[in-house]
Amino acid sequence: MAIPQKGCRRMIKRITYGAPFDTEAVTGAYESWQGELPYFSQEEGRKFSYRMAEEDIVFGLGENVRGINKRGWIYESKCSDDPNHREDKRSLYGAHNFLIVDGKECFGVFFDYPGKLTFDIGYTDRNVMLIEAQTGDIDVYVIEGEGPEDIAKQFRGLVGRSYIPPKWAFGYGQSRWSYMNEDEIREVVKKHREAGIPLDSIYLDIDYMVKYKDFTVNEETFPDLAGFAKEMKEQGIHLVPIIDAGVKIEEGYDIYEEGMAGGYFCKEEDGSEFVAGVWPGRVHFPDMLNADARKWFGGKYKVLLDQGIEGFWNDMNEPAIFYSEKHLQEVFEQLEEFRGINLDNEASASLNRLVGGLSNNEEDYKLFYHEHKDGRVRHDKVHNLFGYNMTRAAGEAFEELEPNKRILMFSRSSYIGMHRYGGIWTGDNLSWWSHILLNLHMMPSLNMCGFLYTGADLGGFGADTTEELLMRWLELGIFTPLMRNHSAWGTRRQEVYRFTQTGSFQKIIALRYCLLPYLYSEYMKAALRDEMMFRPLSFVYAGDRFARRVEDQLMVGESIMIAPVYEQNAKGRYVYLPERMKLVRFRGPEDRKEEVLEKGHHYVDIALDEVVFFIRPDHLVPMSKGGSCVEKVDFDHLGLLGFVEKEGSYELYDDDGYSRDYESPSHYTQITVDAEGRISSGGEGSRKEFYLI
Ligand code: MIG
Repeated sequence: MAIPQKGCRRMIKRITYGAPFDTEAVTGAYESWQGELPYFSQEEGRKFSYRMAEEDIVFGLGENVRGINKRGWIYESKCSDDPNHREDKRSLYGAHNFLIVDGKECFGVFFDYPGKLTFDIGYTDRNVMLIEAQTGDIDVYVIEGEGPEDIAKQFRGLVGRSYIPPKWAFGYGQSRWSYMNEDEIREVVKKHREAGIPLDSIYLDIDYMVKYKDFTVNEETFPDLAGFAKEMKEQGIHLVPIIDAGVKIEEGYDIYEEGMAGGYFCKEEDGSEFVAGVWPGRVHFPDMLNADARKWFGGKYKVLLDQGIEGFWNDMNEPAIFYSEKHLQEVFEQLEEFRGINLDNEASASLNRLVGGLSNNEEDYKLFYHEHKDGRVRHDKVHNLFGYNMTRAAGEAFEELEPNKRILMFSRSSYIGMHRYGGIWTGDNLSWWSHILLNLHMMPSLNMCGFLYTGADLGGFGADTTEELLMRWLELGIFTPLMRNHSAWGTRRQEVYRFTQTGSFQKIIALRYCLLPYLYSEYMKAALRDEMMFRPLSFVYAGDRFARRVEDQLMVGESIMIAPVYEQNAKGRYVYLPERMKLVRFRGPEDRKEEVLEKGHHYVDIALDEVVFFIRPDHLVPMSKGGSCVEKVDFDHLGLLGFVEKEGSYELYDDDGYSRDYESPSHYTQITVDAEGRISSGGEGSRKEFYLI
């Protein structure tokens, strides 16, 4: 355990090796430190090793597999389209190269490097952390501070303020690959409304387009998108279309033709446009690292904004490649060699390898180039920046096109820096119990790296879900800023009204809307102050040896601790309380039970349809009465749920939820509740009324 050292705030050193590529992850200029790299020994500015003490915990790496404590496995930063998030994977869709070591020594380290990085955190040698880059061109930032929380905050200050979505994006979203037409969506909305299940958004997956062409709308299935978006909005629903990274090659398709005319697509060494295969078949990739191409591509979102669309998700932007034209030709030729031969074990394995190696092949990432402001660069060297810059293209365009309005944007692939332009969802998980826990593990890791607007595909994307799995997952999902139920083509339908216990689902989702004043306030404070909304227990209860070991509970904002159930047939679970807390148990907004539990280990019964969370002493949770969509939620008359022993207090943030005016002091209200239950509130936002619940 690191002894918190006072008085060493803002201790960031940048150590530069070689000539690093400017990723623009860090905002503003930062002088390089001329001294030695602290903590690590290094070779060639490419390999960095740190000897870990037995008690060290390693936090970080954002979106990745395994626990909150990253020790014991080897990870890679290599944005990959991989729908099998098994424990033995090394990378997922994002590259988030920030770590905090907390133990004998305590420091944070950010490896600002756009290519592949390996983080061997006790894999080869249990006590050694070895970070290896491909080349010796890297910026390493070392951060010291008063403990992990302070270090994370300083890091966030370095990389800039996190993206802020519109308030409606904190509502419940229903998605499916794909809702095929207007009527199908009308039906989904109707079913939710009939069952009283709150809902704010419906997602349009790839089939709303014409032949998977970005910024087109299929007129047979969505004959009047503008009219339909308006109709939906009248029911409190926002339509959120997907945008893919690849642009279909097709004469007469305006985006393709403009991209060709402007020279905006990625090219091969000989100057011809690189051809990859993705959903539409043959595509070109817009050169997201080229400022002109970015401006052009970002401007295209206007096509949909003009039809009343207010939110988007950017997909396939690792970028995912089904095949490259070049490699495909080679494979076709090599296939000839298999014709007519006896496919024995070896031959059939190599046939499988040949065909299986077509998608997301590392060699293909070496075939194309970017025209970056600092010169031409081969894609594989800057691979992890592609999704980041696609989302930046959109984010920068929104600032120009909609300067006074927030637009929902989240991406699949990302790099630190992208958190300024959008959120992320955690990609193609599966309807597996272990992925509920994975969702929980990622939340604080992502927050550390700046990704606040984030969440998983609730219920699981791939594989068939079950009623129980979905319900348990939603009991975690009601706390995550992005709360979206999404599932893959061909899997069991998982809109909540399709199951038997629709009423229980309704109650769980309704509770989310009651918690919105708290969750929104916590989100906004975290974003505006460079703080984490989701923290591991050990960040808050430093020095508590049990808190340091907890991998399945989280602090959500300043008042709440959560301990979700993530096991099939569980009737409850063990929970560790690092201090005396109030347990609250909800079966819907109206049915609440409370009990005070002492510090220590407890077995807590949690029935399938119950939401349980814990309130810290002298903390408050402002709650609304709920609503069918965010717009219908009254944020001005709030119930205060609290655990008041001496005096409970809470700093509430609220704003209009649409404009980009975040700074006004009128957004804050200070609330206190004394031991007799007297409420007082002050601050410029004090027009709000409060009552005890
Ligand atoms: O190759 O658009 O992660 O959410 O439903 C699959 C179809 C492409 C991957 C995304 C997923 C989405 C799906 N997409």
